[in-house]
Amino acid sequence: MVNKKDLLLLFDHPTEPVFMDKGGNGTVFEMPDSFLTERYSRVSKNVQTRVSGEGKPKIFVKDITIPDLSFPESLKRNQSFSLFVKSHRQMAGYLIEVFTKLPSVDDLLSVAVYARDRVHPVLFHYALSVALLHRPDTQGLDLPSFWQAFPGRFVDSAVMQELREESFVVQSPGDRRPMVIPTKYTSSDLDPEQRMWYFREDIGVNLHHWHWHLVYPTETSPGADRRIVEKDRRGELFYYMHQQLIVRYNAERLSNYMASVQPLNNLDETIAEGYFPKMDSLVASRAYPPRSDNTRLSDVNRPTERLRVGIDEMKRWRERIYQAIHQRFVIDTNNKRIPLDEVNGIDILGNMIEANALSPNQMLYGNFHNMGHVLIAFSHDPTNKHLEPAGVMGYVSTSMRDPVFYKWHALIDDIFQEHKKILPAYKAEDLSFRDIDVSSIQVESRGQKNRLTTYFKESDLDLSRGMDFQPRGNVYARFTHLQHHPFQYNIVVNNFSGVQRYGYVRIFMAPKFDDTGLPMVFANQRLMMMELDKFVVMLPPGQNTFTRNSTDSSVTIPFERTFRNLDSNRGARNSPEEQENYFCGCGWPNHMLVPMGRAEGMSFDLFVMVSNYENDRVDQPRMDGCSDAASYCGIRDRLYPDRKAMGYPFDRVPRATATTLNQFLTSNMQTVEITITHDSTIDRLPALTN
Ligand code: CUO
Repeated sequence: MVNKKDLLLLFDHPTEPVFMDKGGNGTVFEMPDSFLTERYSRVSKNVQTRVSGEGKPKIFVKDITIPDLSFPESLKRNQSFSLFVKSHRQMAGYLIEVFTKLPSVDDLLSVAVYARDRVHPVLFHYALSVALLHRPDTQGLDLPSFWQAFPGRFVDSAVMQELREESFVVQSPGDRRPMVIPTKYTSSDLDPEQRMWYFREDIGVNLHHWHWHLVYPTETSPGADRRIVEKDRRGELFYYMHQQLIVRYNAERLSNYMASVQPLNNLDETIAEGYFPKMDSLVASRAYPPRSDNTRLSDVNRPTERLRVGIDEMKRWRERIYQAIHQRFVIDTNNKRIPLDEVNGIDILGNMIEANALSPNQMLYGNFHNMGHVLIAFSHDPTNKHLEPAGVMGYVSTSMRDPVFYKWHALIDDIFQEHKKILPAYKAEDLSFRDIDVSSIQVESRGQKNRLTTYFKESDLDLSRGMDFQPRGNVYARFTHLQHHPFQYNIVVNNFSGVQRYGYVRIFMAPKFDDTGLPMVFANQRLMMMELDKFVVMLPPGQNTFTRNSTDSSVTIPFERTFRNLDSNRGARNSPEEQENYFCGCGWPNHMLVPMGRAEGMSFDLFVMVSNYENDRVDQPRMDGCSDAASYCGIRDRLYPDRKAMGYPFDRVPRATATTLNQFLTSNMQTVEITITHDSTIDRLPALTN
């Protein structure tokens, strides 16, 4: 029997042949000759002797009958794989089904080894990751992060070249220098959008987005286990997680004296913002195509990807979606009306607009969001005349790098907000918690009250597992990212009821002033509320004081977990505690929890609400280790741990009498003004001197 951990070696060096050494210690798979591809069948044994040899670990791969893989194999390995392309999603769905239905881990290893050199490397990585996340016998595995396998999707191609040189020339890994990823390298100061480099091009931000889509696949093959797609409130989470991305992006824009992002409403207009990624796709060995300023979208017709979408079609779908929202129902494929009610409406719309396999009627409502990515991703070569692959908007691991991502998702969010606008406002009694008063809140960081500080910091990443066809051994890229000093919330809650209660503490924050410098109108400010944390507290009668650390946020995962084998602390690798931490990779990166703020300080309203946990709780078996970033990611294989609508209490238009945040407050809520100051000193790692 193989150890399920052996499966993880298949993620190493994804474009090298499967018989090459894995795991950095010369481990090789011993497989039946029939599993080898024709190209290397004659030489594989000699190569294995060279790269592994006597005494090195070997993993025996059982000879079994391999299921038909011709469908996923039909995507050539040197093309690009995109989750926004339906035929690619279907191939992934097919392969996921093959992987999940195999009766044992041994069989899974055999089929995965066989498939690895035959299907597209990114398709393989995605399908095997989804299968390992869902098979009961592969739970608890520490899946490697996507950047480890495909660093070229996160790192400047010039740095990738330097890393290749370093690993080839400097034999001893201990002597290798980290290569520095420059900041602001994708455009000059002439481009105002460049100011957002640290958000759009942050490795952790892009990893979060990749991981979210990995946890929430859009497709399975017909007749397959629907549970892979059919997760609790999945459509609503699509809306909410992406809404929060826009909210956070806008707070960063405001920090940089920029107006909020404008939705891409007019599909006939040119897109002012170009984007030149300066990255090579490792798999296709081609550069990611850029998009010039003022590019106009055109109908896409690319037979190789079985892609055909017209701008007229997009407009028709959008009209029908708006019509459904205003009529308050959608029509399913049996011509039956499904109401868009207060509880399920947003979830149905999320599935329908994304669009995923749960959409009630793809014929009528189309494939709006995915096809928006496609139209933009292929705007440089809509008919494949130049044989160019998709731009960064075509991949969940890179789309957040492009300014147009936010314009597209702002448009998507506007559609969801149209539905939310129609729902009745929460009445004061829907919001209050009788006999519970939040009497004071305060934030503390390094002895300072209600003042937070951000700065830039350098960190190192070991990219060796994804450096294919290179000498082995660690090789580091050094990157710069936003960071803040950790802080804590101090919250005082009075319970006048005389009995013990449980409260759900909900913490949000939004800028106090808008882009013109005027106090934010509450109707707009509620749409700028970013969730910072949510947790349960026990409230004995009387006064209760709570402290909560920013590092425990229900939105984020720790820096170390975002990057897995991040090696800034090179000695402590693979300790048991660290391994436990690596369990699950979905979650907003903690280093991006709060926006940058401004050098002179920027004012935010911090909001705390304590709602009645008895009304909000969801009863279910104990949560596993993947539960601590539940706000944006849910909990693996469990119900979303809050009965309220996502974004509550700011997800609906406020009641008529609440025209300011203060008027909105009931006694179980409180706000405080906090200031975020950006310190321009960069926290650098010591320079290495060889
Ligand atoms: Cu995550 Cu459009 O869904 O990028």
